[in-house]
Amino acid sequence: EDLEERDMFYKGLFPPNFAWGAATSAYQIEGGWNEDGKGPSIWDDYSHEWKITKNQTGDIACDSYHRYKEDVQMLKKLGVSHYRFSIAWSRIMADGTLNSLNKKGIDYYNNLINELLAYNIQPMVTLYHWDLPSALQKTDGWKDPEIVDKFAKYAEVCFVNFGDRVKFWITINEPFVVSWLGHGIGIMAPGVKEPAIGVYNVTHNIIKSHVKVYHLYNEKFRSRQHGKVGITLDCDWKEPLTYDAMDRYSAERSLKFKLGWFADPIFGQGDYPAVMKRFVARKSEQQGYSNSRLPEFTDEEKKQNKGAADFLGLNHYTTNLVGYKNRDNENSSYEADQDTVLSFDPCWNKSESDWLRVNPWGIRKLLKWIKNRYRSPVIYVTENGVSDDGQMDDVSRQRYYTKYINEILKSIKLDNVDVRGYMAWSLMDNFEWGSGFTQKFGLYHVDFDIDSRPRTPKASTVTYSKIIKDNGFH
Ligand code: GBH
Repeated sequence: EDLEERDMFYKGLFPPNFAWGAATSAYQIEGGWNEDGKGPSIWDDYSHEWKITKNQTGDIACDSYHRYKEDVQMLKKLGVSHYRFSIAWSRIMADGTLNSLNKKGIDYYNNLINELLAYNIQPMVTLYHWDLPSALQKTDGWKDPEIVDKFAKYAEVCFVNFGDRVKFWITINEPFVVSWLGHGIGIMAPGVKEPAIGVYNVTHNIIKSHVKVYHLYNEKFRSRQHGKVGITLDCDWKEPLTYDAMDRYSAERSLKFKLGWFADPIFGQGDYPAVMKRFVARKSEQQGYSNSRLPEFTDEEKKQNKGAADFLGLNHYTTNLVGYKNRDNENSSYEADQDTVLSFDPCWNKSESDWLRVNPWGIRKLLKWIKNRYRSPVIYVTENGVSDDGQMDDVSRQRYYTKYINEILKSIKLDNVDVRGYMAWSLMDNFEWGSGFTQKFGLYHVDFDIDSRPRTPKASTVTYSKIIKDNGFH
């Protein structure tokens, strides 16, 4: 396809009942970190060890623990049909187990859900957006295979208490971040640095946890609650650096290592991508390991994995250029296993985040790739957005949303991709993990210097509301 068609604006409408929403996560907005019986999470611990820019923490954040009614009013003004938020595990089970069930924490989410429904906004609930109860980290958290049963017990508490009203469940947000950033290079909580082995074991346990919860829902809740259970994966588009075959294979391999690592077991054939098995096995052997560092699923597990989701949640922000690079001589790691090197096209506009450059057509290519590889799964874009330094007239965000949403419309209309909804990241400025409050993703501005955390609409709220109201672009 030529450049002109690719860059053209597409006029048209989204399917009726397309889900329009905005997204947040518990640690990034709630605050109330030790209130009403909430136990600490690994993000409380991590920020209290002053590992965040300017020593910031999420202790108060947007104070949504006390101000959720304001959040619902903001959603109402935007005109969204859905709100994606997450539950803080340690707010409803202080030590992560049934021994510490916390009624006040459960009340909080009941109140939020009821408030949303009163305004006809459907909750889309993430069970795990990175804030593991600290008590579970003491027994190795996601590295311990017993996490699978613990996560299922927690999920069951959520289904029992909220499932009469919540019809969209996302088990885990961006497991890649938990595995690679949390347990590989350790730049996110819990800050573990095991880039060669731990990282693969964590993913193994995460996939099993998701799969167990999917089957639990089927067996005990689906017939009464009639909801959908999915998982949210993050992936950038991977564009070959050049048309050289080695670069093209590398870009494809990079997608399989990043998205396929999780998506192949669940949405594909029940197992890790073949190329990943081959590469990790070969490197492991060279490095003198007696087994591949990539764990194996049993045949029974593969059967359980396959098809264990009602939809794929996709978080997408940016594109990388991918080139081939032999990395046999590096220390063994998930990154060196891939024999790739990533970069940006200098033409792509920058944002406030080093990892995020603007390239709207990347999302269309990625959606098409997903459609082809996984036989047209149901997809919800569960996050998409851009950072700036916080101006009210957020021109770059207005452009970003308009262009990326237009590319998604092309995916639906021209490529027949089954995208059912779009959640903007984020409803409001919030705690941006390692970067604290320095990078702003919000449709609403939040003043973190004032106790009442006042929220003010930015110009992008007008842009996004209009797209929602028109259900596309006239
Ligand atoms: C999403 O991740 C998260 O789900 C959401 O909570 C977050 O607020 C949002 O993005 C915006 O960042 O520390 O510089 O090495 C998107 C994928 C993976 C992108 C982690 C940033 C860390 C880059 N993110 N990555 S860095």
